[in-house]
Amino acid sequence: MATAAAHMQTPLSQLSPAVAQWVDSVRALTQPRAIHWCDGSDAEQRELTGQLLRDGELTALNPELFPGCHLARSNPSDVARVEHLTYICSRSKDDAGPNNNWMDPTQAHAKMRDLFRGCMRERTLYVVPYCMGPINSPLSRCGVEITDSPYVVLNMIIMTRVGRAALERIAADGGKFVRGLHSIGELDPERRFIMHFPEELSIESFGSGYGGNALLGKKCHALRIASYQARTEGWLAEHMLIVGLQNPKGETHYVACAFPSACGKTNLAMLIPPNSMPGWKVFTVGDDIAWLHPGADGRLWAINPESGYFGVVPGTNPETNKNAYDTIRRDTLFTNVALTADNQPWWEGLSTGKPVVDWQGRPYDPANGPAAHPNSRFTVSAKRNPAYSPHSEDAKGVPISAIVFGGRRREVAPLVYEARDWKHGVLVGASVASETTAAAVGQQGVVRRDPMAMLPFCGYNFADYWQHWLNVGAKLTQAPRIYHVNWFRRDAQNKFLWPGYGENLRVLKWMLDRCSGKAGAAETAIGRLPRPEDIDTQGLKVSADALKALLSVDPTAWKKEAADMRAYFEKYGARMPAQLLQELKGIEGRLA
Ligand code: OXD
Ligand code: MN
Repeated sequence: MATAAAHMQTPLSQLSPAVAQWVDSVRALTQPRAIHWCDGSDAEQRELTGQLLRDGELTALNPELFPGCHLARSNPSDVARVEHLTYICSRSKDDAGPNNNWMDPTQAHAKMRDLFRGCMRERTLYVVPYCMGPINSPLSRCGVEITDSPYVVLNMIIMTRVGRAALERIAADGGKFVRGLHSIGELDPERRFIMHFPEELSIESFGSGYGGNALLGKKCHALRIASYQARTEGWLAEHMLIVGLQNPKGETHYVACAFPSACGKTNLAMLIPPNSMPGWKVFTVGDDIAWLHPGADGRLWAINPESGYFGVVPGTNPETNKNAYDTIRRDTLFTNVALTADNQPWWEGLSTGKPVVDWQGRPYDPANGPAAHPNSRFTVSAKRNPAYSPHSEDAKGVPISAIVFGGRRREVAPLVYEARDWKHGVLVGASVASETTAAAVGQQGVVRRDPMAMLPFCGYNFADYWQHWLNVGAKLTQAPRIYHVNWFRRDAQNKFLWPGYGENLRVLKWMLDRCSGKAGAAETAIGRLPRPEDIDTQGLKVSADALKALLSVDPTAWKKEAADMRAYFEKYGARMPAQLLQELKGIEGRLA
């Protein structure tokens, strides 16, 4: 019966005329030798994996210790996002803003057409229909990625909800979907562009197979295009994890945190409470992206548009992130890690095992640098996470009690502070600064402004985006409180002052206690800071001096910081929201 019913189902290619027409036009341009419509099934995953194994593009890992796990090695010139080759192609340059590279859409389409012409001649064209967010949620949005990379398809099947249901949703929506066209081309860095056309809800990506450049549901759709779409529809698409914190009384509050790439979002989303905080439980809703919608009740509700994690591997171990460590022991796709003699994946930060083959497949030689690439990644289903929240699938999302911004800064920013209100909180988010990491090509460890951790991901002018944040806040009668954290402060000897990881729960607890009026704070020029006695320090191994340093505001450093913020905002000229400049003036006044 089931088989007969399956035979009677409409073929995927006939479900949405809008998708079928687009696929036809791409077929004419790229000239593939075959077309494959993806249904996201286990059988399809097995088949694609088998094919990549036969072609030598995947290596099976030790089947006893890492069942169902594989390793992919990318081209050594294609290991991270390429921000300098990523463009927002809005009709007006000012709409893209000083925060984006811009190209005229007509010129960009012409350039990309030349690259895509005939590029799939010896290849199969895969049509990947996907839904970002729970399939039955009104907050979710759909897209279709066309790609010539089976590795990309495998990743998309893990990271998004791929298949028939997405196409049915697109058809029911009258054919509205985000169009993402991708080809790995020749993986030539000279012929590599990641173009976004927010006004057309479309993406064109050529010449890279790396996650953020190639899995178009993730950064390209769920952040750059969705941030634009969210502005027109009255919501926010953010580079945030979503975590549920259950206190010993059994009450759960959800917190959304925006930190730049490779600054610990996955670790915080999967945090394990320290032994000295019995009764606390932590549940992961998402580790990278949150779509935030004002609800009819005046609260802010969040869904995670993704269904998997594309996480940074190095540093993952049972002490730093036991949940991630356990998650990636089966059915995981590793990219650019090293191998041990018995074919286990290996990376820097593991205290066991020894690398014998490096991420490029060469015999390991420390003279060549790290064994695993610093931006090596795991792709794995979110459902494998022992802390996976069952509310991740809730169609209405989860209500957010607090929003946290943060950066990686060895100095200036204290461990935590609270914004006075939403408007001040938007300024706090807009002035986030952080040291650059290996997640993007370029120099590492340089402090740059990374507002709301969205510098590489906002699909339009930041000034308009901050105004949109202010507008969304004005609609909320029960707005989340807004915080800033910095887990990365160092002392004069360059040692971290704060232990981080599980201990970060103490800081989150202070925030939740603030939300319920239970915790104290001291007013400072930059916002409200806990006094040392406001933080639960039972069982914490941090000296009183270190805690004092972590919870202090240096007026000289902050005057410099405020001047730097002002100089940064000046780049946005007349579009800069007056309310934010007013907030900044308030801080300058209090520091004077
Ligand atoms: C990511 C990133 O891959 O932010 O999540 O680069
Ligand atoms: Mn990210």
